[in-house]
Amino acid sequence: MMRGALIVLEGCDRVGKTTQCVKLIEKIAAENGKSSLLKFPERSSLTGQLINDYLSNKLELSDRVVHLLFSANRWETEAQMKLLLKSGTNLIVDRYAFSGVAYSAAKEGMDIEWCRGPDIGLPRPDLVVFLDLDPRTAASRVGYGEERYEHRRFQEVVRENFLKLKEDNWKV
Ligand code: NYM
Repeated sequence: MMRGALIVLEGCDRVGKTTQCVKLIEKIAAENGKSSLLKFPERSSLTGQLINDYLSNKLELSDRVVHLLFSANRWETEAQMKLLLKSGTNLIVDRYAFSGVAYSAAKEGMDIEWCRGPDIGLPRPDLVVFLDLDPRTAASRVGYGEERYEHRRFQEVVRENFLKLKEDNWKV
């Protein structure tokens, strides 16, 4: 059986990743392909609940601790991802380790190389689609500003970090 493809959509907040992920799933289904949608952070797990409280400003955590939680949140899904890929299911992933690095490294004193460490060894994407949008346009979209990190200047640094992480398997 052919292994499924691991396709990741990345980008700053409110660029339209979730919308495009759903469209991709529908497109694959229309062509009789098998696919499954994953989203990080996965907010329902124990780490996900802590992350959710942190993002909604109900909980304060140190930058390093929350970085490691985001990474652990991905590792929790590793076995399931491998099984699905092996069974021929294409995985469409709404944010992955690149978000982990791009957001954490936008904070004072957080080094990109240190941020990369915890995610080393996770399944490597076949394709990363980076949705690039002017941070001013993203900031005008509905809901912007509700969660931690949704500030123009911060998002600009996050965008610059994403572009530093770009590899051969990326399409911008
Ligand atoms: N985020 C997301 C991180 O800071 N690190 C990560 O590893 C991941 C996956 O969480 N502002 C940030 C980016 C977003 C926020 O994402 C939640 P979403 O896609 O709005 O649920």
